[in-house]
Amino acid sequence: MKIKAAVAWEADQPLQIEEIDLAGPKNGEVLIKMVATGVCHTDAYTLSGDDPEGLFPVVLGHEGGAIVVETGAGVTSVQKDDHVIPLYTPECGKCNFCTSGKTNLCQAIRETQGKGLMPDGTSRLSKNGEMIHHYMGTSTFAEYAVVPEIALAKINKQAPLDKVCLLGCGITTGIGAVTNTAKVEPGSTVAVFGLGGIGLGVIQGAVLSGAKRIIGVDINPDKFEFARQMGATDFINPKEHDVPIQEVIIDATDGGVDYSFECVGNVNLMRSALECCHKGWGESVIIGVAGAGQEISTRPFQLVTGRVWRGSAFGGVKGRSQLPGMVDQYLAGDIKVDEFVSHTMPLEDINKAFDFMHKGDGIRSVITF
Ligand code: NAD
Ligand code: AHE
Ligand code: ZN
Ligand code: ZN
Repeated sequence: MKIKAAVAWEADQPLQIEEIDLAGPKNGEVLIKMVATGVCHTDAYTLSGDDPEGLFPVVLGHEGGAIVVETGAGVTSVQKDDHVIPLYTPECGKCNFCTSGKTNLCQAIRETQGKGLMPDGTSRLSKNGEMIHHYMGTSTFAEYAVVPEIALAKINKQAPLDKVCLLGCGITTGIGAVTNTAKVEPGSTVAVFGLGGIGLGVIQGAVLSGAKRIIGVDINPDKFEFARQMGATDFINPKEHDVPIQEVIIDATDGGVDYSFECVGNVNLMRSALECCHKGWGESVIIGVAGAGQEISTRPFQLVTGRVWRGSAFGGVKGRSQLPGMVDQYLAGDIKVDEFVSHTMPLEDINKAFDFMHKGDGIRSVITF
């Protein structure tokens, strides 16, 4: 079928709105109609050319809300008209990662997904016979997508897809990093580096976990009011200090925080986030994605003396089994999502969403189809 999509033909160039070809779903695959998609910083990261796995041409996007149109052979868990959130971290339930009980990182289709292909090693996307890559197994910057069945979370139909699409990455990642990865306890002190969609999700997770003090760190002071509304208690702009920001936080917290979260993708900030943790027990979680070739460093003594460095992908959330419950929590008023939507626009304006992100204007843009 012919579909409208935003195509990234090459790195660091605006997306082009094109009519492209989408082949139908094969065995174990599902055709979905996109209702809305968020724009996450990871889309900008891959578009920039900094992603070692970045491939072009590609249809980016991984924060979608969609409706099932057609199921391929062998598909049993979803049917036409189901409302779904595509998962860049699928859940096959069978691989040794899924059955380990230790991780959400299902590896059933990771290899082909990382090559921009469907599990059978081919793409369903093309234009005039030229192959276009899938992205993160989702490619939500298009009117329709074909995705593997194991990469779909079936959700409550009452949830507005132009809001809960944001649970397809940012908010879920932030909340899950706090509740699943760090397992923050009530009464904890938490520092959050970067107050975009992910950092605000972390703040929300910290509030849900009963943290007593939540310190938001950002170089854009416009983000502080959003953070305050989400539940942050203290605010630090590194630009206003001429000593390393970890020293400022250690001084302000009687020796450091119990937990910190890096939500920017800056390796220097990752070091600050680790080193602002309390000696003996402080834990720092890396969520931000750093560019090709970049590495983290600290004195090993920081770890010898009890600080812990971890990472978190999609908040440790198993999408098919846990995401539907998070959508229900949203419907019950226990998870905030609507507040994250700063701009809504049609696909034709998607480059404006990237401009807003780079300017730091608002939190999330949502594209509606
Ligand atoms: P965003 O652009 O919405 O927010 C980033 C924030 O960081 C902005 O508010 C910006 O002002 C702030 N910032 C930039 N440089 C800073 C600095 N030096 N010090 C303090 N603050 C600074 O981005 P986002 O969508 O929230 O994504 C954040 C990061 O998380 C990105 O690296 C993204 O790729 C990554 N991410 C990771 C996962 C995962 O599963 N691990 C999931 C989603 C996003
Ligand atoms: N391709 C990059 C890594 C990108 C990355 O870390 N992705 C996160 C999700 S970011 C969503 O906004 C993730 O879940 N990673 C786990 C995985 O299996 O990719 C690189 O550096 O190669
Ligand atoms: Zn994302
Ligand atoms: Zn699996």
